[in-house]
Amino acid sequence: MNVTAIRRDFPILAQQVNGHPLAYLDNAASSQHPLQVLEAIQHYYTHDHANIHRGVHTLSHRATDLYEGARETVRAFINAGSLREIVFTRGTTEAINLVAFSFGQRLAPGDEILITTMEHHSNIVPWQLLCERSGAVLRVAPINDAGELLLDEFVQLLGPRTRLVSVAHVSNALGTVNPVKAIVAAARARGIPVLLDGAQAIAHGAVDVRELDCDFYAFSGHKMCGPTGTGVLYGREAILRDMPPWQGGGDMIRTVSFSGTTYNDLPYRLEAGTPHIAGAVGLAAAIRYLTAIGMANIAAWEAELLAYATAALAQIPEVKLIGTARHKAGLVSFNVDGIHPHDLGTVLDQQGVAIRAGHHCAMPVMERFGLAGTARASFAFYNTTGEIDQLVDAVRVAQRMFA
Ligand code: C6P
Repeated sequence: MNVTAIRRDFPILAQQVNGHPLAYLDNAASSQHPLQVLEAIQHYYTHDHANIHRGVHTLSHRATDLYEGARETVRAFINAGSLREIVFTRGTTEAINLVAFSFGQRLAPGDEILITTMEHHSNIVPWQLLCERSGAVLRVAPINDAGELLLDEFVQLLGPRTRLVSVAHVSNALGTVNPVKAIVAAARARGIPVLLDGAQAIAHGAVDVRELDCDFYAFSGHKMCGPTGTGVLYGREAILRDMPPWQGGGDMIRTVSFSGTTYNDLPYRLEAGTPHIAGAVGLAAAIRYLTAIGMANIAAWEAELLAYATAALAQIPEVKLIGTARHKAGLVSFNVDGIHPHDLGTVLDQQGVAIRAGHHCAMPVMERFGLAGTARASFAFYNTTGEIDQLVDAVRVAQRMFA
């Protein structure tokens, strides 16, 4: 993989920040956009924009074709069996809320939803709200000190009242890659559907929803070089078919009358209102870009970056890694003795290094480790070992400042 050539597609990376070359290591929060994505969006707005599914005129047809073409690009990317299984959303958060509001309508008091300690707030709070609405109960499977799911305990929590399992494919706070195939197999053996939160997985290796055999898969465009405000809920057709609408408005209806309204087919029934058309166009361009590089090549390079960063940070005795799972994605969450993560993040920024510091919207994980927060460096395929050297040098600068 030619990272130097790839970086030419990302002008934003070639800038100085606070007098230093930018080392953008905050990709788990949001990744950057190649020119190909920016150009696709600009071309859409310059030539093709109109509202979709409604118009009789040429621009509306073009916009509809681009939007529905993007749906096909997403379908192929995750190997879903049908376009009816691809619901566009504003992001992972909205995709999970969609399931909570729609699928969740069938939950009764005493039913259970099973998640894990390492979930992002987006995969906790929608279930807490659903429990408040329905009287269902949220169960939480524990993790070990390395940040790995305790699979046996997870399986023991699958009970006769479990109605849904919802688990991160990859933890944003720890980098843990969960054993999602074993999780799905255990749940499906008991007839329990599984939602995988793919926000931190989708851009970092091939995702095949049929191979995973999951029932739902949620992800965000902005973590895979696409625009913010875009995302996808994959849902197995047999489940989506029975799910009631969750938002009402245009596009999701077939007929509206004061004597009764009928609803559209999948996936439109779950997509109310004018969507982010340009966003879908940009997301499709991002998928084409990632696919051209190759998801296997991306996974291999990011594994090298992870190994390099882990070894480099291990040279500093005061650095403590949080999240040392055997199977990890390309991010390092860490603390430095005597330096608050926010102070560390600020000093790193002064050295041109962009990381995230804090609880990473995963406060229960922080509580599990007894921490207020961590510093987190997260990698994308366009990152270099040189940027990791810059990170490590900046950590040493911070240590001297706080000594
Ligand atoms: N995590 C991070 O810095 P949205 O905001 O809808 O695009 O994604 C929410 C979300 C859901 N699940 C996981 C595992 C995530 O990591 C995220 C977003 C970012 O870690 C921003 S908080």
